[in-house]
Amino acid sequence: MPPNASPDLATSFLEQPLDNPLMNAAGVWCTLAAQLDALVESSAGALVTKSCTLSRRDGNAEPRYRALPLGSINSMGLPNEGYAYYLDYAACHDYERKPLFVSVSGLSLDDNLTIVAALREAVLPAFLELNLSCPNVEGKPQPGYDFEAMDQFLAEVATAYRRPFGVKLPPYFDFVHFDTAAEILNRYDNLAFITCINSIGNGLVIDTDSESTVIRPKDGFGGLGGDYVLPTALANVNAFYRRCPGKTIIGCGGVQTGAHVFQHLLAGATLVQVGTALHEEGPSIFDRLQHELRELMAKKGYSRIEEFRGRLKTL
Ligand code: RRO
Repeated sequence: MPPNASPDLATSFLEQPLDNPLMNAAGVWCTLAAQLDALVESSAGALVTKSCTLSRRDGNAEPRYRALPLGSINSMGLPNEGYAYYLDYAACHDYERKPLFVSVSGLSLDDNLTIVAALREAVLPAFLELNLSCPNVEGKPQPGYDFEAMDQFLAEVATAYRRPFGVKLPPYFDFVHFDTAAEILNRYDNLAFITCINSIGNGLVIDTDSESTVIRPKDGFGGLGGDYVLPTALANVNAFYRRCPGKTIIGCGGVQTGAHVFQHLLAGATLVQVGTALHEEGPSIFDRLQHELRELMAKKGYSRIEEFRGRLKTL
């Protein structure tokens, strides 16, 4: 790279060009059109909508999100405006400006099929991210932790949707589970991308002074994000990058600095999502992260992301 030239963060995702690999994590700054508009106006390279259900939902009782010194805990319970609202938003989006993902988290397979059919019939260039990993709806276990259910979901959605789509996975913690999940995902050719990870489900944060939980729903149990989850996120990104060579990986989890973005890219991510840190800092975080990533790349002598993506060294 010539001295003083700034590293180029431009990349592409399923053949669509992006200014940079950063975007929000589904659920953060993306429930209402005004929030999505703020992401469009920000320097994020892409954006994703809040996971949607058939009908509008208020979600769980407050307090349902708490920021903590090392991250966050949430039990939002899928508050969203209903899928039609996000399809309307997607229909008006300027795709030349940046790609838009629509996150779908129907409460049943039938609900997912209804939403997916509507998205297909809308014939938009939006990317479908099917959320198989919401940890916070009581009585609704995550399909991502039930491999038979996951395979059935994918078989039906892949056939119904026909176009390329992706899944948002929960974190896995055992090589047997990485292997089994990857084997299932690799059965579906139009499953084009994998987003790793959703929050680490059902953590419990306790406040010593008040001797109490810190969020109200589910007796205080909720999904963890932020510093708590970075190594787990990197492990899942790299595990699926190794096992699913035909698929594109989106990294999500624990990103607060340019170095964290760099680590996700090194582990094999093509795009990198920001959740807890975006919630705390707002959409200007994308400027800071890009600045920090560029500085780090320049220091290392990298001029483009392709020079190091997936090139994690092992000992
Ligand atoms: O809305 C939520 O409670 C929520 C969802 Br759908 C999800 O996928 N992940 C998460 O941490 N919270």
